[in-house]
Amino acid sequence: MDVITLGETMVLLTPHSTGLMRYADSFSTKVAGAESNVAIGLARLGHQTGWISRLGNDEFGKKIYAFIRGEGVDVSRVTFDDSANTGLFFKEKLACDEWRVKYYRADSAASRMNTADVDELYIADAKYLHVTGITPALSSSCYETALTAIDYAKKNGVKIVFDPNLRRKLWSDEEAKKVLLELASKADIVLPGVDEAQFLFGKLEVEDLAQRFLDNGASVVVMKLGKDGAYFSSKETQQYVKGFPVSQVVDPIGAGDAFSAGLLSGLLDGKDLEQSVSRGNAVGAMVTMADGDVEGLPERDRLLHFMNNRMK
Ligand code: CKP
Ligand code: MG
Repeated sequence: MDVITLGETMVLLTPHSTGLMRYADSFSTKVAGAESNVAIGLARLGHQTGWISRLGNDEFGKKIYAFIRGEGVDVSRVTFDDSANTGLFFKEKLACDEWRVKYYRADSAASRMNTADVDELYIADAKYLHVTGITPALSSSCYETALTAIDYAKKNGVKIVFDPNLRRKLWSDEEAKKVLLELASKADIVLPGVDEAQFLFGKLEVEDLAQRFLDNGASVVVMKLGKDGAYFSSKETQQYVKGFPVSQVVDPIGAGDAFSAGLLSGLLDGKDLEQSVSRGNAVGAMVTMADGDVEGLPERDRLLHFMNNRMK
């Protein structure tokens, strides 16, 4: 396995119409979750990925399982729970550049993940473990599960990639800050958005924010700067890497996960940090041009074509 990840995936309902959802009378149903988005993005680029989770033993759980399996992600560590539902969320497009997300995920099957759901040998076999700050926000057993996965990775020399993915609807600011800093301190690579970094360390400049993550224990930090690209920093090297122009942002949600998939794909291919960050920028840009979290994730030939064309 190249990358193992763990977390909650939900069915995503999006009204076909723009505006307040109370007026919507038809919806699309898609599959979305930060961690499975990363696993799918990497699989589409030819890497071996595995996703650990729990689903409700219901129609939506079965839909998610079949979808992610169909994308070529290993789902052998996914279990079905008879006593809890699969989570749902809605993505309302209020105006052409304004989206709102509403979760129906409290006490979902995934929120009942526990340390028995992670298998040390499965993680030990991977090159990277990907964890986001959503998982520990779901419940205390999910927090313990994320920590256990990280411990197994550390013990077995598997690199840990952490995306803070701050979700203020899921927990208090105080708790989020404490736990996100704790998990970031255990990671090799941290992938915050600039807003998330400012939430954790205050309104500092990009370079100073990156330095705070290094001081907090990370070896590499890559800060996502939206359309401006990203900035990476390690003890040895620091650099801004330009983003790719996008013709029209159709849906920005899922871009951060796409970025993670692109970056990890570059690293797995033996590219240096600058090239890997650039690949992350490209995959992130491509995803914003399609509706849904994973629908715009490119296959390798499309990605290379996009990068070559837009770099000219
Ligand atoms: O940070 P991103 O916009 O890339 O993440 C989006 C995902 O897992 C979305 O799919 C949703 O299901 C979630 O983040 C979440 O739990 O908020
Ligand atoms: Mg994100």
